[in-house]
Amino acid sequence: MLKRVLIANRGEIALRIIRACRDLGIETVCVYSKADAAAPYLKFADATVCIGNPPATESYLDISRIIAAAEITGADAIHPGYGFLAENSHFAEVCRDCKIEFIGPSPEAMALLGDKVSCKKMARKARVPTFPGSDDAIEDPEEAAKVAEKIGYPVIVKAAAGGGGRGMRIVKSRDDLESAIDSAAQEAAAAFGNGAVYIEKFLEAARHVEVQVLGDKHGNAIHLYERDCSIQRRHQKLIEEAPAPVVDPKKRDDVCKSAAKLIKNAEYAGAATVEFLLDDQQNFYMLEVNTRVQVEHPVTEMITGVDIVKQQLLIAAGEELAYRQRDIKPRGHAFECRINAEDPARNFAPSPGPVDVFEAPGGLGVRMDTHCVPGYRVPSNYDSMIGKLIVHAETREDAMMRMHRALSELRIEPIKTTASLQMELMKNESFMQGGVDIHFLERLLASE
Ligand code: MV4
Repeated sequence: MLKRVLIANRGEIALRIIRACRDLGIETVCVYSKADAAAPYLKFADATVCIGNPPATESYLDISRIIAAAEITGADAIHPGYGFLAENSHFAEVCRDCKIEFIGPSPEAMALLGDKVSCKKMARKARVPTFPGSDDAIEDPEEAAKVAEKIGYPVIVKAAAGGGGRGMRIVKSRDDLESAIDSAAQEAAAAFGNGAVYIEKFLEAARHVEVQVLGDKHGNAIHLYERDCSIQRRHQKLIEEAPAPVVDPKKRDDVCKSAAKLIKNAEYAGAATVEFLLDDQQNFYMLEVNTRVQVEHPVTEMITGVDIVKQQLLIAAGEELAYRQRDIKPRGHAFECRINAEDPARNFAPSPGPVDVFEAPGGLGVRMDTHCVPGYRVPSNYDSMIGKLIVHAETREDAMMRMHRALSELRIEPIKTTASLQMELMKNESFMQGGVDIHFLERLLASE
């Protein structure tokens, strides 16, 4: 078993990982930057190490400082959380070279699934549905034009590396294809140090549905069903739910099983998420695989009862998965609202600063994952998420009522948060009906 885990992250996920470690009797080391020196979760760690200045490049992204902190404190493993170094295969490799267990996949599995071209190849072998398009990175624009002709415009040019919408171009006709390939490749090379791009059929209206999977070091892989994350703005999710509303049960079962097969074939050990777009005919198409624990993992925990972070720790320790697929029986419906320190009335401008008043909601089926306490100061150096409000109930309708009630109990003052918008959404007719697409929120905000 692991004895001492270093947490290479901050905020609510650092606290989430500390809690899972303590539930397992594992000691924790928490690193922090100077901006987080007063963070309230540090008191729950067995050891803490200041690793540098507020900018992430000088602290949470600095591999040598994190490895030094692990060596000084005798940590035998590192949990990267999400963001920062979580999907950096070089970091996973450095950990291995230093004989520190990286809590996540091997550098090889991470690189294989992190590159969207090689991931898509593996996906097709596992019968995971993918978009029609180029089978390899584009070498020659003439070849690309032939593929585009065959699949039909519009097409989308995407970067093989990275994610989150950077290095993407929608192309409506042959005339615009070559310049789109060039600019996407340039953007990708600058952003990710890898200019490889590929093309696929562009789908306009769709829902974002993703499958949570777990694989162990013994070749076992299971899925924990799906989440719907269609409520987003500029690639930032604001509300997630599980299960996805209105999905054909047979299609759902097929796609979840194929996702588990994909990570089994990749010899993937750890938690991963296979992302899909779902069209209005109930067809799934894979987008990419995230090789980390995700922000929205709690909605899956609520409907399955599986502690995903605990599973990550047990998998890293070399244990066999404690669950077979047939043990996973989803129950009820869960929502998560990401509470961001942003002002929805001012185009989501960051709203950092002191939190004088902080009152978290409670009651049956209500969970709040946050590092925030009264008197906490939200630093301006990092992303603006200060917590996640999660609810569970028997039906989707009950869960929406419960989320509305929980949001009404939440008090965070004087900083502005996204909670007011989320409360409004819990009473929105279209959202209540279920099945709104990925452009719904941006359309709604534009119409107000
Ligand atoms: C797409 C797409 C439509 N067709 N691929 C955006 C980020 C990256 N993960 C993939 N993305 C998309 N890929 C095809 N073939 C539309 C998007 C997309 C999107 C996807 C999920 C959630 C929100 C989105 C917002 C805009 C575009």
